[in-house]
Amino acid sequence: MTKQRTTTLAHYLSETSPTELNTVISAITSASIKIRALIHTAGLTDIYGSSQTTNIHDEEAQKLDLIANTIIKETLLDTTVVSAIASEEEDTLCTPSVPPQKTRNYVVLIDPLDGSSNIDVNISVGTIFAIYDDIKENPLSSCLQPGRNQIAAGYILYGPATMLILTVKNGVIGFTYDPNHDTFIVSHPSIKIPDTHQYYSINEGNTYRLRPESLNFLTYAKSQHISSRYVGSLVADFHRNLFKGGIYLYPGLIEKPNGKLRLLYEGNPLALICEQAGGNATNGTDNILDITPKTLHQTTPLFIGNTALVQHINSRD
Ligand code: FBP
Repeated sequence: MTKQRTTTLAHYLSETSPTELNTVISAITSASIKIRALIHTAGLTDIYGSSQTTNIHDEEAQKLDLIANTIIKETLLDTTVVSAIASEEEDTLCTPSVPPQKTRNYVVLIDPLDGSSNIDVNISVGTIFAIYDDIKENPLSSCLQPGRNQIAAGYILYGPATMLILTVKNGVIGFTYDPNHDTFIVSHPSIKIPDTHQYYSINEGNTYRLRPESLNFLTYAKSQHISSRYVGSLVADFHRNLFKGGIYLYPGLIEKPNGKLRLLYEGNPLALICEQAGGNATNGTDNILDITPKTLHQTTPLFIGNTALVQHINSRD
């Protein structure tokens, strides 16, 4: 009879995090449990499909993108320890009507539902988050800190199982949602990216728009018989490569040198998890975590995974 794991997220956070941070992470995960329930029955409740609106990236927002955004935003603003939220689905910062009074407050940067193009076709999607200290200047400057200043980062993957992958900057830990107890339970106590280069994940449909260094890397990966896997949900592709070893690439394109992915709520949180798990992430030259952001929704080329593979990209520039 296999031994049932029992350490809950609440227990883990009470052991590792200040109360206020515990409150913020618990708010994000309780919101994710509501989002999970909606995703699981989306086909029965007419919440698939486009919202007929576009976000600041000029991308069509899916209904579930906006629903997830609202659930997370409201849950976080209710905590009274969050002074600002930056979201992929919000043009500007969301701030509470009453500024938080606690000694320690946070700002949260979030991609409410990553992998939008996969929502309607029942493929894994996820929620990605980054948490910083509120540095008390103004909420925007608290959000525009380099990724290395993150206090915590994580994602929830809505896949066959719903998993939370989290770092509070002492390694990476994985939790699995247990619907019988309606809570996240530790399932992967210490996640390290294996030193096996099994997969590369890139949209090869962009091949004719790639710059030479990315094309060279593809040639190298194929010469090493590294397998290609691309789901089209960053969070799912990153998750596979984190557990199996590999690299996810969304390079700058000839006509879009800064790529597609957002530095603040896609690049930085995954880069921190990857580094804490023994991997690495760059924009092709600089470590993602050392970039000082200029704007909330700036994009960046992203190469993330095994250090050796990522450094292979850097060395080709
Ligand atoms: P959003 O879904 O949050 O906008 O994220 C961007 C994303 O969908 C990633 O999840 C994915 O890896 C990538 O874009 C897919 O882009 P493309 O369709 O150009 O390959």
